[in-house]
Amino acid sequence: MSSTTAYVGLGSNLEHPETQLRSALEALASHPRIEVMAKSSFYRNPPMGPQAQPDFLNAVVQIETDLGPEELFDVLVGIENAHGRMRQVERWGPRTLDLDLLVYDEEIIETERLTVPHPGIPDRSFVLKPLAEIAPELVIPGMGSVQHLLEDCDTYWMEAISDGAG
Ligand code: A4P
Ligand code: MG
Repeated sequence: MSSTTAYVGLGSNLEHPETQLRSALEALASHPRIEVMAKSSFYRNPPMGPQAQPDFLNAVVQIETDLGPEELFDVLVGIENAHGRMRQVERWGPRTLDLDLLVYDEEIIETERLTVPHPGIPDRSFVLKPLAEIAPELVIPGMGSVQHLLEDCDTYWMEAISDGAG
């Protein structure tokens, strides 16, 4: 298959976040058209946005897939829904599982439902830190290198809690 490298961000702060992330990783790995190439550690960190919610656990995976970006996004939404994700009114509220399509090859995508690279990457150490762990050399289209972006980002509170690879 002609495959593309993509990066997916995982986040959870409800219903045993570690279990949610592990189960999401299994769902990705067991998809017939997705191969998980690298997994970051899991990072515990305080919520961005409303503070009256539990800490998050975040991670990033590198995958290879022959799915197009829209098809891949459908798979991610399907996995979120299978993990009891309820969409709420409150922006940036708590969630059992959030899967963001961070990067899809070198593509720049602007559609109604999909913006890739994910526009939040430069401001989010909970994305950049795990990304730097598995893809330090990655250059994000239109944004620059992960290393460089990380230098401009606060990461003092990032705590890796497990190797994620288990
Ligand atoms: N969307 C567009 N592009 C993308 C993309 N590349 N990947 C659209 C994923 N989704 C994309 O997403 C909202 C809309 O974004 C969707 O309609 C989708 O088509 P959502 O998952 O339904 O809602 P959301 O996640 O609540 O909204 P939003 O604004 O995407 O939030 P984020 O950016 O996902 O942030 N704090 C910590 N520490 N760790 C976190 O992981 N996450 C959030 C949510 C807030 N605070 C956090 C964390
Ligand atoms: Mg989201």
